[in-house]
Amino acid sequence: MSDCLFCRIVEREIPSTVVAESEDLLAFRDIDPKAPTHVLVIPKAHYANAVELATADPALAGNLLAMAGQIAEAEGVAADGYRLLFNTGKNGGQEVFHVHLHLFGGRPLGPMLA
Ligand code: DGP
Repeated sequence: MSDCLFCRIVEREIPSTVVAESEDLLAFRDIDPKAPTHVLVIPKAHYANAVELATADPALAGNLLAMAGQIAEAEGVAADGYRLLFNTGKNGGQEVFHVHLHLFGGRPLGPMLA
């Protein structure tokens, strides 16, 4: 989808700081980090949200979670814990409608909802 920001990041039309990549997945640093580690993990194929991804390709959804775990280890945040988050839809705070898993770590994150 040429009008999708994250499809354009996958295509390298927009630069990003890539931290991990596989045939089907890309992980890159969030442009506006909310924690010392703030990485977005996405499928290269376009799905609007996490449920759409998991419904269409459960194995890919699982691989996406597994990659997030590997990144948490590589970033050194796994031992102290971290947060994985899918914002879903407008009321869920989703702004980019290409599914992305937020990985936050490196500081205490506090309660889920402020
Ligand atoms: P969400 O609100 O869940 O849709 O989060 C979208 C995230 O995408 C937000 O934390 C900021 C990030 N983001 C937006 N534009 C860019 C960009 O061009 N590059 C990178 N690396 N991240 C972006």
